[in-house]
Amino acid sequence: MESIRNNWTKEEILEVYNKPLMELLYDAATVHRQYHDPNTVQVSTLLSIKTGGCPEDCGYCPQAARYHTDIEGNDLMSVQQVKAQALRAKASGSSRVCMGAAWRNVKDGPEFNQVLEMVRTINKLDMEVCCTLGMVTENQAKRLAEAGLYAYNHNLDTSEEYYKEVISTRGYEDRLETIENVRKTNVTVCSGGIIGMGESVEDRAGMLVALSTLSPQPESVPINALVAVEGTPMEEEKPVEIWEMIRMVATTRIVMPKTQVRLSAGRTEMNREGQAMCFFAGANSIFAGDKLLTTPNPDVNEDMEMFKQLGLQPQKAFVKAPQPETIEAADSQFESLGEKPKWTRPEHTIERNEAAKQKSSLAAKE
Ligand code: SAM
Ligand code: DTB
Ligand code: SF4
Repeated sequence: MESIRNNWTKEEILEVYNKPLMELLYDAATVHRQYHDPNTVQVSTLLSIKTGGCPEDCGYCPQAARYHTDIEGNDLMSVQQVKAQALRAKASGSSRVCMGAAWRNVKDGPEFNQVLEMVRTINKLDMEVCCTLGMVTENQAKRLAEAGLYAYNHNLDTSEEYYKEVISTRGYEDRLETIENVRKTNVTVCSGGIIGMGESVEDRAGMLVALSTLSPQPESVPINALVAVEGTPMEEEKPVEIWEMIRMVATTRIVMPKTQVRLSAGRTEMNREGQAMCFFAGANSIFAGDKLLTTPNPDVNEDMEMFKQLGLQPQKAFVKAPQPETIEAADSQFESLGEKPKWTRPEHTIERNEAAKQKSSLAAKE
């Protein structure tokens, strides 16, 4: 088995991405089989525990308050509600629950304590627990780890260069710092990105350089196809072609052989044949459940039918890393520091984001 390379260059990655498709598929499927069972696919259920009203200006995101999209916002869910949803997810074949909050960053206090309780509760159901809560400090990452968190999702989303065209309220280095904070614990890292935001193939390769040169590489990498939501700056972006998704998945598999590559947002636009090619090319995880965070996802029964047709088995929990221990709040070693994570704030504006914001505020006045 070849060792994992942490020195991929953009040129090398572009060469892989642009190979004749049959070569690319063959190479990716070969790497995939060296490290994974090709008939096993991990299934995660997303749960939006706090929806909408986010202060950030991510150009793709329907939850950014400034764009006034047509989503229903919600305050933080209760631990009981989350437990009920997790049990449903488990019964339908999911081994992981990924809880998303439309926060810029975690703030110490009662809401974070409630999230920690959610983590403890789901871990005790013997499911992998993932959170995606925005930026976290080292202390917050350690408290999540103590509660039994299995993975933390924090996407780089695109290349460092194109990031400046997508989000003005934080920088690429802020994202990397949160990932570093998570790495100081035994929580696994989930970090990936989105294609179809108007980025170039070079940007896609740039993102894969940033992810594959992390050492260790992320344990899971979600590849999202943009869901272009009305009201966001990216509402008019054209859907990505299935071939682009297949190439992106295959290239991700080749440069990050051990990673779980997740077919994420955008599956409602893909037919079974397209998804099957993605699994062949090395995707070995999906988000299941009829909703992602705010947008639709394929029906669970349809997914299970697809699994049956393709001979795929859902992956059991904790086969890639052991189940973390849960430490109760009363036995915690860490205090709540009342910290606010620092972030860099490039003093720049993004025309496309400003235009969408103005359009929304005009629509709100009408
Ligand atoms: N607020 C936290 C953050 O930004 O890290 C967590 C939630 S945020 C919605 C998680 C990820 O969802 C983003 O990093 C992005 O990759 C993905 N996402 C958001 N809106 C999307 C869209 N319209 N299409 C595809 N992916 C999207
Ligand atoms: C990820 O990479 N994709 C998920 C999860 N991590 C949090 C979110 C996709 C969101 C798609 C748009 C929405 O439903 O709001
Ligand atoms: Fe907020 Fe996350 Fe959406 Fe950005 S991606 S607007 S940080 S919820």
